Amino acid sequence: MTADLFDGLETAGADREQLAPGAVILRGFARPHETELIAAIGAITAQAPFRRMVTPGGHQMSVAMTNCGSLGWVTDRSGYRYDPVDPESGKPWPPMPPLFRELAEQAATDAGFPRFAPDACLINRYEPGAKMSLHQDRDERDIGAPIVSVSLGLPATFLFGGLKRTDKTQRYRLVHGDIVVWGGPARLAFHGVAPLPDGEHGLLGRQRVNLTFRRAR
Ligand code: MD3
Ligand code: FE
Repeated sequence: MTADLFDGLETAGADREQLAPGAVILRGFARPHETELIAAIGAITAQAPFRRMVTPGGHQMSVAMTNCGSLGWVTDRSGYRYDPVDPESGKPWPPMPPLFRELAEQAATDAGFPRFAPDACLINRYEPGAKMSLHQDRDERDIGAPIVSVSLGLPATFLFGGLKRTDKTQRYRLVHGDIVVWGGPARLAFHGVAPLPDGEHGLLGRQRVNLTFRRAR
C-alpha cells in the first residue's frame, strides 16, 4: 500500500451509511484520488474503448462499457461471461492500475470485507438517458466476495431492491466520489440505475462513469 495514499481517510467512519445488511456507502471516499482515477480511465479507454454491448436477447445496452484487469465482463448474443480477452481487439484487457486495486481493497476493508482481491474491473459510462435495468450480478464464481463500486461524474439515482425481482426498491443518490461496498446478504440483491439526468460535471462533463470491482474467479 502506498504510504500516504489514504492519509485523512482513517476517520472516514463518519461518512459511512449502511443501506442494508452488507451494503455500505462510503461518501466521498474516492474524491482524494479523482484526478488520478480519471487519468487512468483515459489510459484504459485509449486501449479498450467504451462500447455498447448487445445482450443475449439482442438489445443494445444504453450504458457503454469496457474493462481492466485479468478478466472483463462481456455480453453478446451467446450470453454473459468473464473473458480475459477484449473481443473488439483480440488482446487482453488493460491491466488494473495499482491505485484501483488499492482503493477497492481499502474500501472493502473499511466496510468489513478484508482481503478483497479483485481480478476484474468493469467500467460503465452513462450518458444522459442511459440506464441499467434491475438485475442481479451472479456471473462471479465466488459470491462470498463483495463488489465495490466507485461513482464518478454526474449524479445518478441507484435502485436497490431485494432478493426477488418484484421486491420493493429503495432509491439512493450516488454522487462523484462515492464508493459503495456490496457484500454478505446484499450481494445478490436486485439493483439498477435510473435514466441519467442531463448535467455538466466539472471534471467529466456530460457523463457518469462507474467502476465495479469484482472477484470473478
Ligand atoms: C448491489 N452497475 O455494473 S454499481 C453493474 O452504477 C452495475 O453502473 C451499476 O450494477 C452502476 O452490474 C451499479 C453498484 C452495484 C454493483 C453491484 C451490486 C450494486 C450492487 C451487486 C449486488 C448488489
Ligand atoms: Fe450490477
